[in-house]
Amino acid sequence: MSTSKGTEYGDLGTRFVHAGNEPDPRTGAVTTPISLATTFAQVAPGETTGYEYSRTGNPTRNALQLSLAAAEGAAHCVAFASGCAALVAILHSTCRTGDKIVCIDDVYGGTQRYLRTCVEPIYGMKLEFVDFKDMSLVQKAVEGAKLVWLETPTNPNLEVTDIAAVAKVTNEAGALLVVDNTFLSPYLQNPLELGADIVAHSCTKSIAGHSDVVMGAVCLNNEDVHKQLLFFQNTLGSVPSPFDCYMCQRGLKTLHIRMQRSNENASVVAGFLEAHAQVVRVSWPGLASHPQFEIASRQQRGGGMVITFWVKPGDDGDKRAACRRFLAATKLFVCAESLGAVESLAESPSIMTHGSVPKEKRERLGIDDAMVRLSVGIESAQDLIADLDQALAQI
Ligand code: P1T
Repeated sequence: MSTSKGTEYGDLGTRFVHAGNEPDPRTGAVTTPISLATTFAQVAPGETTGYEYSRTGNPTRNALQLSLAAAEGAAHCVAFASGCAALVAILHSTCRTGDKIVCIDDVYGGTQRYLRTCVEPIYGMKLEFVDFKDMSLVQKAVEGAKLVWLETPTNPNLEVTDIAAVAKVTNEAGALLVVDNTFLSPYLQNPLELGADIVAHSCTKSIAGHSDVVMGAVCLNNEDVHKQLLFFQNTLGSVPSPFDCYMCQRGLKTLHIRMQRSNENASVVAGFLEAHAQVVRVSWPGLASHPQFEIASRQQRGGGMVITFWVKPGDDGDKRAACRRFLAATKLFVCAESLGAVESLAESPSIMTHGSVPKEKRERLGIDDAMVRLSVGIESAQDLIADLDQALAQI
């Protein structure tokens, strides 16, 4: 249960394979055993081996937490049953009634739903959604804030925010900066190195990477918040199962290889879409045409696997119908929510992932019915392009 930033293992790929994966001292097993026991024998009442009850601590979960902490170069990681559960635990661990939370306005639909429908009306915290493209608005908003929640690139517009610049004003205001790093994974971006206090992940996406695990994680160096997170992990009970922890640790071991391929594929796909007559606009942080390309080039090690684009409606001008025709026509790109896995996915944010965002807010953010979000997998880039080409022809 020691803590480790993982740097002793070397580069990221080496850390992903080795950190938290010591051979089992009892049997020599080279992969972490799945420890299913819910309770652990005590040497004498109150005298434990380090484990007492599996919600409180589990050997497979602890091994994964060490791996994920090392992946983000953090001292600590606390794993949760989902990315949403990680969000809840972060807010419980850092904020109280009356505290002010500042959140980027273009944010995952589930995050804004929890903040808008629970955090403000039920828990009585003050909430301010801000356009982080305007740093003067951010600077003003963080005054008196307790927590700042940033997603970069954002879901679904893929807007990029300068993490170091936000960390500076957040720090000066005495608030904590959380960066949701789900869209890039620890392979392409490490927010703690850029001054963030807390990194949140939906491990459901690229970290586990195979569309078969729902999980969340929080990586950080702050000792006090770490203690609070462990308290709420145990008290709220939103823990991932040992099997899922094993699967997630297994996924992490190939994260660098998968992300290299997805990122390369995304670069080819984004270029293809940008040149296509049936496409109005493409947002991908690796494209020179992206409005924050310069910031992305500085703080990211690739554009990522998600591409957002807007289809040109057919002669009837019906955006939703055009988007539906496109999504019905793809054969390799599966019409489904989520992202970051080996297989490519396509979705309509306005109907699917961001359907819970109020309509007027969606419109303000450009999440209209012509928007399509792709998650580019590790298949052959040529096959992916051929699939998109034939589907675009059917709009
Ligand atoms: O699904 P869950 O593991 O609870 O993670 C929530 C979450 C948190 N943060 C970001 C940036 C996310 O994208 C998500 C989940 N997003 C999707 C399911 C999606 O398709 O966008």
